[in-house]
Amino acid sequence: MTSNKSLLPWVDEVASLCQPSDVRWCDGSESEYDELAAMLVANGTFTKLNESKRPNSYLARSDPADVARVEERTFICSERESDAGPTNNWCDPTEMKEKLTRLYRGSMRGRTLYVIPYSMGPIGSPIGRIGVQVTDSPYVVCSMRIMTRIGQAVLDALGNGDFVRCLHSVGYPLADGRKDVPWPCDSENKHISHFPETREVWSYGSGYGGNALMGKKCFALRIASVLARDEGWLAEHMLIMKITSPTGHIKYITGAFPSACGKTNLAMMTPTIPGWKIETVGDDIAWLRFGEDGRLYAINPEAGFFGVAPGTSMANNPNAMQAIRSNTIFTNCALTDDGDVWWEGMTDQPPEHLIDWLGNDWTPGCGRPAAQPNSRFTAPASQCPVIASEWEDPHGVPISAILFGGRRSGVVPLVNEAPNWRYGTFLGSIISSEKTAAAAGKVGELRIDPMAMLPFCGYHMADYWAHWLDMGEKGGDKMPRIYYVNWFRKDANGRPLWPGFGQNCRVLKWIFDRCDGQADAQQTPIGNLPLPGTLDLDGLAVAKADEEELLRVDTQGWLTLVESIKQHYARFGDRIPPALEQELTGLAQRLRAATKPTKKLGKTG
Ligand code: OXD
Ligand code: MN
Repeated sequence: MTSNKSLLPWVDEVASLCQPSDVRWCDGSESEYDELAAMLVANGTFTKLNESKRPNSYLARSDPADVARVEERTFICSERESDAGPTNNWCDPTEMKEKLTRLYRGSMRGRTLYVIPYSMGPIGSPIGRIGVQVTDSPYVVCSMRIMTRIGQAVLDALGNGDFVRCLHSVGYPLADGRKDVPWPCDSENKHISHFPETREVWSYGSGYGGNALMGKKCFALRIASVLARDEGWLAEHMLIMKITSPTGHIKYITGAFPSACGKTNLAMMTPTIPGWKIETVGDDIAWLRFGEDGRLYAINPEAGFFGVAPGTSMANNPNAMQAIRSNTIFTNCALTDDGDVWWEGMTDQPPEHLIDWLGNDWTPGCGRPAAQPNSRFTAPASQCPVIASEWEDPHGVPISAILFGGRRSGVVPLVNEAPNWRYGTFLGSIISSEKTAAAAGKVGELRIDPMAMLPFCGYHMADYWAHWLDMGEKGGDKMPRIYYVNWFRKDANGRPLWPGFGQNCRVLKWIFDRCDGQADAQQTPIGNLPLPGTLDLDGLAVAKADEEELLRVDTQGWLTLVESIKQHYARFGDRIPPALEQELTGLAQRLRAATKPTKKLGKTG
């Protein structure tokens, strides 16, 4: 099984604290998955979907109090409070462990403790890492088998090496005759706690997504960002895509966008310009390291997609729809009368009758959403028809460009190129987005979400920016170019100016060509924008005035933004890297001088 000297004692220690009735080491096999899925069906957690419509797939309905990540219950328990920084909830690690130890005591009574050895990244990849999650949730085991690589092969690769310890309990012991429920949780006492110095995660009370599938946000972002800082690499909330031009040239780019801003759609898009091809390497997380040639190489540490279901359709993401045709776990979607799933936006016309995510009858026009807005699909990445052949290359793929983006109805133009890494890091530090349903909280509010890492950076955000700047110093002119994009700009009447989805390839083509010195740009106070007429809009019905508006530098809007960035930076006090302060001052000066005409740049400028 395992010769690892610290793994067995740790599992024993957890078992004596949580007091499960049984301990089971997961081998990751199909038969194990089938057995657990059958158990979940018997328990009412899973509904098996119609085999002829959605083979080997299940629908789970969560407790209505457990439907999203809970940022206010997420903690970075670094030894020093100042290392967590102002954007994280901090708690003293000893205090947190004492508190959670009380909650964990006996929390698995009447349940099985599952041990899930898992690899983030292809097993044995020099960029990958190993974690072990112990959990009392078979739903989590099934999901982790899709989202990561689990089982004996991971233990073999681990040998006696280090691993990230992830302790998870839903906090619903079956003691003293208490009956089980389909979605056990302890919603009043949720805690998602990270201990960066000891590389541990302790999660209690929730069975949902990023709170419970600990390979994802907890390890691959919060703990990994700390490892990356210490070891000189980057762990980022980024998709990875492969772009092939009509002449067969290939580039890989990554993109950081806040949760539910369309990363999955972008990563799998069907380009509308003839001859261009887009393939997916990853849709949510990228680990980037310098290769021997000095360039940054990225792997997707995950093995599956945990995508937001509402809005996904054959019209806007056929590749995702194909990827979820079988072997998929759906959570909080609606159930059709013929045993399939449905969600808002899947078809133009909703079915005449559904069972909604709460298990109630639903008919169109009843005023309630049929699927929970953060309902999800969990599907193997290998099922995506446009998965890139190199998506499991242990050495990763070389990155030419990094996108930053968010959902902004105004101010931020369609695309803006940073002339250098330092300004690109600055742009990353100020990206903002209108809030979505991926996290609990008010939808629509604007929040600054630096590098789309606000909920995921495991240490002080200003130190994280310093680390980015440092990486730029090390990588020099081999670093990827950085772009700030916005697919969501609207006109004064609230009409979207850009169609998005497959049409975004027009922006990607400009970026691709810029990386090769083959597309014109104009220098503006905020960065390099496409020179009017250089975006390939052939065959696309975008009015000239709309194109101008999409690329307009809203000087007043940016000056207002500068003021809010000053406030945003003020939160970080003197830990803000001086280089970013200088970039902010430079931006403000250029904006104030913005009445001067713009300067045309050549193809390589
Ligand atoms: C996600 C998220 O689930 O960012 O990917 O919330
Ligand atoms: Mn995400």
